[in-house]
Amino acid sequence: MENCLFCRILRGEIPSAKVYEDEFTYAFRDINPMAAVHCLVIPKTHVDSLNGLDGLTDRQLAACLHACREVARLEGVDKSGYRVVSNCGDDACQSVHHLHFHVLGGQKMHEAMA
Ligand code: DGP
Repeated sequence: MENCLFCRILRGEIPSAKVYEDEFTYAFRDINPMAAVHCLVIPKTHVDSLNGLDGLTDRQLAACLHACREVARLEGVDKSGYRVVSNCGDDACQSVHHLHFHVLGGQKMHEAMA
């Protein structure tokens, strides 16, 4: 998508701190971290949110969850614990309309974090 922020990050038009990448996904540090570890996992195929899952293959979707686990391992929080969040729509305060999964950890989580 031409003007999608995360598509622009994928194309390298906006710099990002890469944490992980594979055939289907890209992961990078959130610009406004809400926890000691806060990364975003995005599919390389643009869909707006979880509501757009029909635009992904099951393999692409599964890759997102595998990437979340890999990010947690690379960031050293897989054993201590982490949270995966995907905000969908206005009430969830989704601000970037490219499906993404927040991976949060490195500290005790508050109930409503991210
Ligand atoms: P959400 O509110 O769920 O749509 O989360 C969007 C996240 O994207 C938010 O935590 C901040 C992050 N973000 C926004 N713009 C940028 C950017 O240019 N670079 C990076 N690394 N993260 C961004």
